[in-house]
Amino acid sequence: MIQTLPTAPIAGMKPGTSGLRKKVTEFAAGNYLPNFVQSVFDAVRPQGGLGGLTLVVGGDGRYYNLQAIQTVIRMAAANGFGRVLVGQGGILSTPAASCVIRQHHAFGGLILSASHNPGGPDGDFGIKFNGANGGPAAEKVTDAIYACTLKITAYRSTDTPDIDLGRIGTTQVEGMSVHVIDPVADYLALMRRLFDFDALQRLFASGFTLAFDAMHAVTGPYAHAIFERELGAAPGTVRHGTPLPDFGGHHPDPNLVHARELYDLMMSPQAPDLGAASDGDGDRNLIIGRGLFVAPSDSLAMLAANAHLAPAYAKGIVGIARSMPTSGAADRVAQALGVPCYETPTGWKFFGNLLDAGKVTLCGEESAGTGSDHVREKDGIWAVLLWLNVLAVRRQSVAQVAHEHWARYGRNYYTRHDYEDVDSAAAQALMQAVAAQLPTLAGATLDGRPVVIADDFSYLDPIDASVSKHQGLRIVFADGSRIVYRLSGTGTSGATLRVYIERFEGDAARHGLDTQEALADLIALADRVAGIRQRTGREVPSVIT
Ligand code: VG1
Ligand code: CO
Repeated sequence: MIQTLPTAPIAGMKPGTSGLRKKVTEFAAGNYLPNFVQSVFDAVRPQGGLGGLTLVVGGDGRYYNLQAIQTVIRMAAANGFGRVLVGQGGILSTPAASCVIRQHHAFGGLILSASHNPGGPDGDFGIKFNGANGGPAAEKVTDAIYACTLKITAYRSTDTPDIDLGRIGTTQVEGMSVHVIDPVADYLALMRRLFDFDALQRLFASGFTLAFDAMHAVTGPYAHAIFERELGAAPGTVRHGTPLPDFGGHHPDPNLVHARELYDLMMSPQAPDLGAASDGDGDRNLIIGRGLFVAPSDSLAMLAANAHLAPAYAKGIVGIARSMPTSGAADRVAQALGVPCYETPTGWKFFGNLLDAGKVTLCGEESAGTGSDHVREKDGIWAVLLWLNVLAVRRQSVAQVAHEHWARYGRNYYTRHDYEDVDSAAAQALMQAVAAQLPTLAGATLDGRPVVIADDFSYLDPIDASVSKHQGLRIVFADGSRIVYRLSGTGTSGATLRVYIERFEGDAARHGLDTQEALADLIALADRVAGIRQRTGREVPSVIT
């Protein structure tokens, strides 16, 4: 029976960089989840209503995923949807969900994930709405969802029992059909169309070795199916390949702290040819060659320079987009290719309009997100496949590809320093203190370096003319070096300060430096300008990438 149940607004449901993220304890309490889901449905309901439309649902397998999916299914039925497609076991990686939405012409999807944030009963949960293009809702939509959370008085649900998510098949819930689908099938079919699977099979058959760390998160089933079963990589190629509700107690964040085991392997004499990892929801990628970590900003640039080697991009790319804090390495490739490079705020939702308008083919972020126009999300497994395809054609190591790239385009030394769980008030004060200095910095010199831009980054979307302000404080020097300060929009406890530092090096004799050493002067300057150590009380960052 369909029920209309009374509720009242709950504070704090403003979606951040990538949907709504909170502690599980907050999500699971009272009407928190129903309030948000009903607010999404109310905000996106078209003129003709939701009747008969298709909704895609799935998540990264974290704690509370299964309960949340049952709630979403009941509410979707009560709100009139005609069909729900849900991944078996509640599993759908973020890029696979994007693929399924597009493939099945769905109205949209709800993706249940807090990505790289820790899971488990004391960990984090998250939910985001993706529209018919398969991409994260644009800011005007998330603003509308938030407005609905502030005035909600009732939500609609049913009293129907949980459905069996473990078995592929179809069930009726009130007038709606629920299809439990294979979470990998549509995605695998898409990857087969994009890449030369025969060449990749030959690559593995010739003895090429890969270590892929799924971090007990959502990419396990995809990686097993694609790398081991389809492409013939040796059993054991995929590590930590079973999704666990608490990710085995780790953060499924493929950075040099949380993917340390993989990093150490890649720096050891036993290193395979390629090391890669993905995050909680499968949209990020970490790429490490034997003895060489590839900075995500460099990976974007190197993939852009070599994409034409894969069948899907054989005709070349039409443009590149990168988030503002991402290094300028991709800009140099775009320039050489004679295509535009767009600079957007942090978060994949800002790439959607450019991709839909056919302005760009590849997009990327410094946070290990890379993707293309094949879906509307960043895509970890796709990035690994593109690297494999490039290596298969070039018959070179990752290090050779990287060094040849730097020799041709120069090297953008780049690092991100994260200060996690900092006192929120101290973080705000730090940002205000930097912002207050910006007007006097533009045109001045710092440490003898002329400053050419000192501002709070603001983005004018070239497609829909919407404006997004306060996207990060940046100080850009005449030689292209930069310091950028931003507060994270995905953290759930305290504040996370991100400091992004970059310097261009054109001299090939200086391309083999240690990144932190190459940037030491700017790192010290970043601390002096913002008083990081003094204001946060931290001597060193929590994570250095
Ligand atoms: C972080 C990254 C950003 C990414 C976002 C979502 O955001 O910096 O580049 O788009 O996570 O990625 P923030 O606001 O914490 O800096 V994911 O893999 O969590 O969907
Ligand atoms: Co993610």
